[in-house]
Amino acid sequence: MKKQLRYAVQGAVGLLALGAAAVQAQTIQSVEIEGTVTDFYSHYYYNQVPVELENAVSFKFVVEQDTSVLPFYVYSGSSYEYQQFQENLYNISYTFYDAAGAEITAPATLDLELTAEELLETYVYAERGVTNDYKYMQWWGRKTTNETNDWNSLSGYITNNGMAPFFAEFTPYPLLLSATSPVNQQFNGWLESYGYGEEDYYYLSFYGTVTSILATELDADGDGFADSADSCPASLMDETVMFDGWLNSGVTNYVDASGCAIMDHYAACAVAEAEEPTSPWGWFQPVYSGPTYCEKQVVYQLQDEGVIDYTEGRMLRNALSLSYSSDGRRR
Ligand SMILES: [Ca+2]
Ligand SMILES: [Ca+2]
Repeated sequence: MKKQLRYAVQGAVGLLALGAAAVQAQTIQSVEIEGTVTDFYSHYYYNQVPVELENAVSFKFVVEQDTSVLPFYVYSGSSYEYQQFQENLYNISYTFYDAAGAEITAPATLDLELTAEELLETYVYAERGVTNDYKYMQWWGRKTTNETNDWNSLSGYITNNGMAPFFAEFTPYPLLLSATSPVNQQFNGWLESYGYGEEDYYYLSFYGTVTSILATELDADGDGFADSADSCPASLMDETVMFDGWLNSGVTNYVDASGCAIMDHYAACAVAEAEEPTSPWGWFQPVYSGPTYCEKQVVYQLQDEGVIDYTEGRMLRNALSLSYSSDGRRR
């Protein structure tokens, strides 16, 4: 419940920013690279590739990155351009599949997913040739689990030495082209997991051939509008418009062309009201217990925009009034 309230306020703040220049703090993109596994190696002479992964024939590497960050280091020379970013990865994971396409369960001590909460340090490296076609991009992240010198890192490295298009954009942030059948792209994955006192240490790498690259921007509230194109990136996504958390208007909680749901519009009114200066009369101010001007305007605005029809407008007005009435619980 508390979480939902926080989202409501975020959504409403996004809505209030409408009309002003859209400034997006973060643009989170998910990059999903799939391919076939050619060779697995263990870099510890005393430890082998875990038997489960010996059966891996394909892989999926997924990384979530903030593409709105500024580079940490840039080099632009006569033969190549290089960019380095840090602290902009939120999730790195590997999934491996056997010949039948079934997901392989890795040994418990081999960490194949590092989440936003766990990642302690991340880097992204990208380079493209100016006078040749050599290009690469690498994602790297590590976590520590406790104070006992644990080390868990995951890295993915994709290269293209051929002529196939690779980057959709290189600056300000390198964006890979999505492709279902990339040509001549190699992948090199690194998986490192060890913990003090653990018997199984892993320092593995594998080579693979890329079969698909899918880059999609995250849509946190799942309304079909990518975060950067969503004026309310944390919409209240109830199926029907609810007032005061309990009164169901029966009207579908439509999302408008800016990515804001009807409930976001009402939530924005609540935020606007809360931000109004306190009355000079203090507690003597008469308490008006009806819909606010802002709330009343929501229906007209939505009807003007064609989001709702007249009947739905009436249903919203009735439900809103009822939520304020003596039958309602709003106080
Ligand atoms: Ca969205
Ligand atoms: Ca939204």
